[in-house]
Amino acid sequence: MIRSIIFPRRLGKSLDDLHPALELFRALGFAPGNEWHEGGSHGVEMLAPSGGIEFIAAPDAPSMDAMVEVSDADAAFEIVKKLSPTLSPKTGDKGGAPAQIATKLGVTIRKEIADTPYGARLFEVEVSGLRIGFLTYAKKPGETRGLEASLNAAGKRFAIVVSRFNSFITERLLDGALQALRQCGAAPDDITVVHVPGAFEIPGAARQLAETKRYHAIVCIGCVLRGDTLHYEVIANEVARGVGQSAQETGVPHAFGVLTCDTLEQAIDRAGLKAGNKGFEAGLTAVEMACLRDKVAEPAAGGKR
Ligand code: INI
Repeated sequence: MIRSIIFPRRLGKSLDDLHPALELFRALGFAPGNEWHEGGSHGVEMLAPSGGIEFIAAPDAPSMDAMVEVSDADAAFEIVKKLSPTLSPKTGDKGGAPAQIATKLGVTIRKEIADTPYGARLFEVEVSGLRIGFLTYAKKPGETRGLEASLNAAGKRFAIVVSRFNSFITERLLDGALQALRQCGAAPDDITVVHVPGAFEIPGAARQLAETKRYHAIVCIGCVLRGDTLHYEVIANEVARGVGQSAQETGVPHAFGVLTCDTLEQAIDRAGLKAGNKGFEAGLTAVEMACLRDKVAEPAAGGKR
């Protein structure tokens, strides 16, 4: 029975050589998979929800090493552009299209986002010698995909409530959330960070912020560890209930970036190591839910999509 397929690609000799590609793939929502480090060699999987291999018979070799289908290629292109503030135009490629270099990360945008002859939206990047296309197929006539929000945080205001308890973890989650908001285009002045003592205090502060109606979404960040507290369940349940209630009763989206883990190791994994950064995910969720709220409120939202 086939489980999955992985294409191994050597991008260099040291762990640092993997950094640009890992950053790019993480920013676009790939999930980190298995990781190994042995005798000076390293491997880190980046996983998509599904994948496959395509065999091609054609006069020319395909121009890309991998093709990634995303839900919104335009939004993904915005994220790639924001990965580096030093993006600058460089000399064109053979086809005459101007290439751009994101020097900070070493990502080259080989083709800007555009329509393809086969009805998709596509852009191409190159990172560490790997050429990758990102595309979204256009909707077929009559196809209903439902409402889907973009990840554009420009002009939107966010509050982050972060608890100090287990600050070793929550500071990393906070960094992840800030990174996500900024990569989606939120201005630093539009992000308010509020510190509270422990996870138990998160819902109260989140509610007060939501009630001001100054924020398009609230990101809640904390870490409750079973090992630290005999009343783990009580705190974990109360913070989840309180944040949910605040979201429902104020109508302001709240993203839940509160870790509830058995051990510190599990929390470390979820704060930037093996299992990604849950703060980053909460930041993206806040942006998506803020955009979705606007979209649902548009007059056309009641009609068929
Ligand atoms: N607060 C946390 O954020 N995480 C914990 O693991 C934790 N433990 O272990 O007790 C914790 N306790 C403090 C709590 O959130 C309140 O700040 C405190 O009870 C005062 O109201």
